[in-house]
Amino acid sequence: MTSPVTAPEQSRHIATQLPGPKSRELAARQAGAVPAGVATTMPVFASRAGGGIIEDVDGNRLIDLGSGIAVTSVGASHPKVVEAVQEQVADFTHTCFMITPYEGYVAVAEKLGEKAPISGETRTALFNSGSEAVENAVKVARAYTRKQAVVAFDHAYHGRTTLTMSLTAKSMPYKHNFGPFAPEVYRVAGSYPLRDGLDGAAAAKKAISAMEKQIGADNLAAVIMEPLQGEGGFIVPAEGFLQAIVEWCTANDVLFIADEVQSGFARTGAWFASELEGIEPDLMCTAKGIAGGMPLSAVTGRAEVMDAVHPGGLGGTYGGNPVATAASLAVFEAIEEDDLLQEAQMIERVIREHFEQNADERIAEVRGRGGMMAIEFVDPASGEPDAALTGKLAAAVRAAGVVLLTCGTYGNVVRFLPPLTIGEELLREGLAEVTTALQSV
Ligand code: PLZ
Repeated sequence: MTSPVTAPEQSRHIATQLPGPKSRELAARQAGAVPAGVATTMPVFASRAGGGIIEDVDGNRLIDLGSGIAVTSVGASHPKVVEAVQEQVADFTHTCFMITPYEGYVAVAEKLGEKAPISGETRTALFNSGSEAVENAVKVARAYTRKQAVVAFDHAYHGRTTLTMSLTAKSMPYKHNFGPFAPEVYRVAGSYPLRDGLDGAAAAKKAISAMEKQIGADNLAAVIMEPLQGEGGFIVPAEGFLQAIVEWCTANDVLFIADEVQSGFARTGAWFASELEGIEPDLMCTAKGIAGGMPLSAVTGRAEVMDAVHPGGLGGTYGGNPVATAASLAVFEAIEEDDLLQEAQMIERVIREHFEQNADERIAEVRGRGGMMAIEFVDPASGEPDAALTGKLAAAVRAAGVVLLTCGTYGNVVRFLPPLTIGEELLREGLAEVTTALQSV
């Protein structure tokens, strides 16, 4: 693995209380200038980051188990990305692909076409955020099928814009006070083996019956799902669930959209989680890990589907910005050169092994794939989700200098999303803090 030359030293170091004095000063300025609606998990202001470490303005070095929510999979300052961005920025920052195009956009589209789990010819359109990719995938699906309804699942997360927030399941904090929501969005139960106790076939049968009875395939443009549900709790659907859903979609002229915004780009130990589910989506949304921290997203789909939109129907000022596409091409190379699929698999092995050796009756399940793993906490007596424990645990781990994220519809899931370049030692050190904290809360 190439060493991230611009990264801070790869060791945890606690120089001050967390947050330190400089971070506290900046947090005070934040409170006077940034609305409370934009909240912060850990009020520690970053100064440098790379590999498995985030360094703050007070000189603390934190172990990063979050990657800025699965974005900096190659690290936050991978030398290839740094170089590509610097070169591109010196040439030109922007022309607008819709005005005078440039090669980087086309090259990223070609690369995605190669790697996407979609056979035959594909086309890719580029945007800025995951939400924007999801919005556009739905637009494409509607244009192709000439139908309007869209189905999303329980525990889904697809974004914060009006359409994508409508597709997102959880009210607080994403939807509360923000209605009315977009029309023609329907929700059905998916597959959450720990909680619904159903196998893949039974869960799919239930979902399909709901779609047939409540919407009707003739009205349904698309079914959208994260092949490994992220914000909703890192839920791996029961085996066969997704295959059955995709089969039903194909048989009924309904498009299947895989939202791989969080699960894509080597995160799960495969290029895309759809591969691990044995499914082939009609459309796939990607973002986050696609460009090493530069804002970029994509919709990749079967050529016939993507080309159903009239010329000029897709676009946006910044979509496929040249600096972001340069970063993305470097990410494609880095994933291969640094063997990040292998690294993701190593992360899964280490996490599973750690929680096998440090089992706890409050951990109901260790689940996930590759570098997208989670533990779900319950009250062992009742089996009910334990959000209070999860919150206390995360706070204790963060106080020890480890950036740790939670998730889940019930707020009772701790998720591990380290940069895939974190290395085994730092990862083990971070996990040890979780176990130490668990013993004290
Ligand atoms: N689809 C599957 O995970 C973003 C957002 C967290 P954007 N997830 C993290 C938050 O609180 O905002 C996400 C995702 C999936 C779509 C999105 C949306 O991507 O780049 O945040 O718009």
